[in-house]
Amino acid sequence: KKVNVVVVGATGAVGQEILNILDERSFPINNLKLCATSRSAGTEIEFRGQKYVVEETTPDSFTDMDIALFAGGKASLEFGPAAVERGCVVIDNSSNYRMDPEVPLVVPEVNPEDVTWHKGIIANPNCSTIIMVVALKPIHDAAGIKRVVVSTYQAVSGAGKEGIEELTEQVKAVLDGREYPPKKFAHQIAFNLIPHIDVFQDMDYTKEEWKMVKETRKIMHDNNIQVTATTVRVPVYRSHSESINIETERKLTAARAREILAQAPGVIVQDDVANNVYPMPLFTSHRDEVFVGRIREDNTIDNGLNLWVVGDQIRKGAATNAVQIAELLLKYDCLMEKK
Ligand code: 2RA
Repeated sequence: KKVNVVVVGATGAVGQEILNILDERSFPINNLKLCATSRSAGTEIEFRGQKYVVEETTPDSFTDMDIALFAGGKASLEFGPAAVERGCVVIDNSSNYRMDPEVPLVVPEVNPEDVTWHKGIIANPNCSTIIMVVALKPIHDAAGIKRVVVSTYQAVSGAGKEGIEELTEQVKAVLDGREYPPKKFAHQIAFNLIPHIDVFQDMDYTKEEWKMVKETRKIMHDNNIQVTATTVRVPVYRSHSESINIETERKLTAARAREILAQAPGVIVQDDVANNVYPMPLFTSHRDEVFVGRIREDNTIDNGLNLWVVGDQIRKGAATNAVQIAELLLKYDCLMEKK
């Protein structure tokens, strides 16, 4: 079966990656439509050897469409309901609907069956949450996770193209002894770390940190999992890294955790310290899997593990996960009836 697909935000980093992944995974497309804001309308994009002209998104962009992949931002607030009214299922990469109890929040390796109860919108989780839960789920199934302490090392591309530019230009400026005042980030990112992603909220945690707490519970269907997070921007172009400390109900040895993770869907274990093998963002980018290494038992408690987890946040953390959700809609045959 081939379906009609519209990509909203097709000209941005995530939109472009969605198109790459639809092509790579041979997603069965009948008609494809590319939409964006009026600013990007008119841009030409090639897909599978054919040229497409990007259109400005309007409510009618969704007429006769089966699946809309929204790359992010406010567009899904403005046009999501119009898409659903026209019988088009929305897969939304923004945070607009993630915590809405009527909206499934899905990571296909963790809770694929949640797509079946959608009411028109399915949310794609935050990038750092996706990367973390792919590694947590097999541990939770095996030993029951009680508590997670996570610190992230997030690449500048998580803040979009301007983040990449700012790192490049600022590194050059610093090396040349020139000033390059921060624009995208709160402070200089070149040769620095910034423990601040998104806005500060309750208890002085950032919104990015609260996303990791709340979204993890929803995806894992377990409101008892305690998560505490510190999210940090690092001068790396692509792939988010995470240091994750896990306390479990039952004992899991490092050796057993390694075996379980090696068999888990979407995970690649790179853990051979004798040969200096562990995941690093330079080598995990442009890959769809989540890489796990430095698997160790916590030396301070009975049932604890430490992991070092790295994944490409634009692919698995956004675009790949969204396309996998679209694949699940076909697998479970849960598109919507056209009105
Ligand atoms: C970041 N998590 O890395 C964000 C992107 N959604 O800034």
